[in-house]
Amino acid sequence: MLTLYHWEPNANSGKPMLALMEKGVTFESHYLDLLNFDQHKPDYLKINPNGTIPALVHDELMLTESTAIMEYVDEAFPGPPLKPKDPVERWRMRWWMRFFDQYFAPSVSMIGWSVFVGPSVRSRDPDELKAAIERIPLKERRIAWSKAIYNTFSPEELEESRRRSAVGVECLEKALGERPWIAGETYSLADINGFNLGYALPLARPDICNDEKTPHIMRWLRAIYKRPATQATWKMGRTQMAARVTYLAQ
Ligand SMILES: N[C@@H](CCC(=O)N[C@@H](CS)C(=O)NCC(=O)O)C(=O)O
Repeated sequence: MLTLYHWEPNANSGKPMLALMEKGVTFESHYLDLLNFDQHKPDYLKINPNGTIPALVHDELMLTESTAIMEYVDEAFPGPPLKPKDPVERWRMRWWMRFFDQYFAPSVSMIGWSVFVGPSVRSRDPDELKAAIERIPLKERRIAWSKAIYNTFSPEELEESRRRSAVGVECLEKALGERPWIAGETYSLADINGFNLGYALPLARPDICNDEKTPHIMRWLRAIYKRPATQATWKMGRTQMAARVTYLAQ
């Protein structure tokens, strides 16, 4: 039995979705609507008491942490390998995944929560929103939701996130100018990790990520978008977010 609990195919949920599709592994998809707070409802808290997504249930095992789940999927199932054989390329893959998870993703995510998640729910009944925040199990997620809903990210933290996103874009453009994929000659988990963040950059930050300024990033995003696994994964999206990525077909 293999069930993936996930939201839209982006940021964290998109990582295991794409890894499973690339491997050709059959899994049951259980969609949770993050904007409807499905991840904090009792049924899901029985699966993952932290109330975060994604989570993968494989028989008796419940796995969290999207990057670690991708590594598990690559090792536990047959299908095309998603980790390079060469030790240098494997190191590069891990270097980039750490950079994405620790530096790039939190800053891109803060901007996303400020411009998309907060405005998507803010107009709902204030008492319902207050109760929804109180039900969130993890303090750090309560803080993130509260800042998004009440629009209280400080100008300094948003500015720092914008600065970090720009640094991330610059590093990625340089790396992809030197080799076809992030790790080297082969498509790897680092590309999957980066795509789930990177597809939104030309939309959210067209000033720093576009065909003229970052041709290597644009070439890489289009190449990943064309892959059958990416096409199949993005068909699983239910909101208009999934349609946003079609700009990469051009
Ligand atoms: N580091 C974790 C982060 C998991 C996480 O926080 N996911 C977000 C969605 S992108 C979430 O579950 N948010 C739900 C919430 O805050 O209520 C991972 O990579 O899986």
